Amino acid sequence: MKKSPLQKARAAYQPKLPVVLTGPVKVVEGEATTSVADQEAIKNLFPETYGLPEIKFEKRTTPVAGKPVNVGVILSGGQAPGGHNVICGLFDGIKKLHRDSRLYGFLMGPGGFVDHNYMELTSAIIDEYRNTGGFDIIGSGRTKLEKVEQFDKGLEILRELNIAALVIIGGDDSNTNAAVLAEYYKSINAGVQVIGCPKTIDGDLKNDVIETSFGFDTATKVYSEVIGNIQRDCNSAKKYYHFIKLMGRSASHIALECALQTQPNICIISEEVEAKNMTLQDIVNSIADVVARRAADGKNFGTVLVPEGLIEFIPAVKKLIAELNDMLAANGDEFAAVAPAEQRAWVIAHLSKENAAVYESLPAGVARQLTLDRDPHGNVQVSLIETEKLLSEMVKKRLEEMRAEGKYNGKFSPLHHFFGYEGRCADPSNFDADYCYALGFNASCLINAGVTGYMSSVRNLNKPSVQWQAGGIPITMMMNMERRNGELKPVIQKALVRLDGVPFRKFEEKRDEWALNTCYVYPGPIQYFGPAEVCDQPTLTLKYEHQGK
Ligand code: FBP
Repeated sequence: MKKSPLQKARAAYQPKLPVVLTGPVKVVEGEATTSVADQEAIKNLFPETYGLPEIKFEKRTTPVAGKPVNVGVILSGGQAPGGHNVICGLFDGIKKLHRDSRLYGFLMGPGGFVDHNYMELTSAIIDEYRNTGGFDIIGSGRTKLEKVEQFDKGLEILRELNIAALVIIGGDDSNTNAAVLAEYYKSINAGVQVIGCPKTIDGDLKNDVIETSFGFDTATKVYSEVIGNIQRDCNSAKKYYHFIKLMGRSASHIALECALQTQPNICIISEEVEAKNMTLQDIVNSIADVVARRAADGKNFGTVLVPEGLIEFIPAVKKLIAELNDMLAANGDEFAAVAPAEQRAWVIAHLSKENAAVYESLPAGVARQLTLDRDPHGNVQVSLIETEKLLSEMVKKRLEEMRAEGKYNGKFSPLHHFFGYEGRCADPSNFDADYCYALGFNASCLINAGVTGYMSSVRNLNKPSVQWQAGGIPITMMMNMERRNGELKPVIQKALVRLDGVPFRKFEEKRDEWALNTCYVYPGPIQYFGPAEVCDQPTLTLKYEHQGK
């Protein structure tokens, strides 16, 4: 494979491992844990793995003789920069335990595990992927691991390859599956450990004990670079409004981080929309108001950041989606048989009066998307909804009304962008390269410690990587019960943007100034080489969250 000069130089980067992981470790157990909510229900569903203690690794002075161990690894869900380094860290970790240890990668996500598609990851293969973006080393997929038949089928290949531990690198849904699998294997004494690693660019797999998911740092840096470039273009020509939708299925962490980095004129935060019980029209009015005020000041240009998940957070739409989920889960076959031209009427007839009215009020394209196939985890595929276009069209209409009322006298030329996929496979920033390598290496320590149902946890991330702490968190500790596909299910609680958190408060303090003035910041591309203040800075979200602790 032909490599670019940067790829070649980057291959030589040596991730900076936390000091504690550079030699043998001893396991220090904390208190027994409980789940974040619904304790009784989670305890009943996870009798084997509920209540386990947190684990912290400390340096051990005497070396221990390690045994060879065969490990399987799965990349699950959306790509996130640094996934390859998790695998490299895991590989180096198990090889350090014993040079005869082996690593097997299951191909194209959990589906490869169930269907027995795998490859052995040798040092020659691993070396090709160090510090690279993407998940192409073994591929990824969204097959949901939830049925006992899948677990049993997977166990066959684990037994055949003598695999004692499986590492699942995934987001909240995939780590939920890891917990369910760990519980099942423990309940049947399968002798297989299951360890999770926190991945997702969305940044919503975090809590008091997992400070961030990997990939968020790099992806937001990539988006911030291009937003900055657009802002400079915008401020040069002074004639366009750029509506920029940013990935992040549900929470608005990506939009908020990019806003903190680039200081756009407007950034919508879905969690605020929900908390203030705003309608779609309220959001449109607030954008139109800024556009009109800027126009009064002679500025007919600007930038508007829109989080991908916005539509689901508008309270009325959220209620509608909840009813649609249950209704489509119960009548899916009937709905599938309805001719496309009749579907809108069919849906309206099957909804409650209140939700039918909301459904009818939505533009036809958006309404239709809400009824299309969910992903395997039951989520509406929000990345397919063109919210940025929907908003700009509605803003245009509102501005014409304001013009008629004598409240607006300007020009409004919108352009649209969606930044998502272009950030998911970038070469990991130094932060993500180090963090991911540490997460993978740490997973090998958890395997050596003999635990199951744990997530690899590396903390103290606002400090230089050598000072990071390492350990493991029982996955059940992060769980609560939520409705999915019409049923109550145990899932890892998603971390949404906290309106009382420091990152949002910093944004809130400044946003009026950014709206009316032009305060753009141009972060530029990720720098992989150079001084630490340019190359090794974590996200502002992480920095501010630490300030709030
Ligand atoms: P994960 O939660 O699996 O990490 O995926 C995140 C994400 O990138 C979302 O931001 C986005 O909505 C979704 O994946 C897109 O899914 P797909 O890759 O299947 O198009």
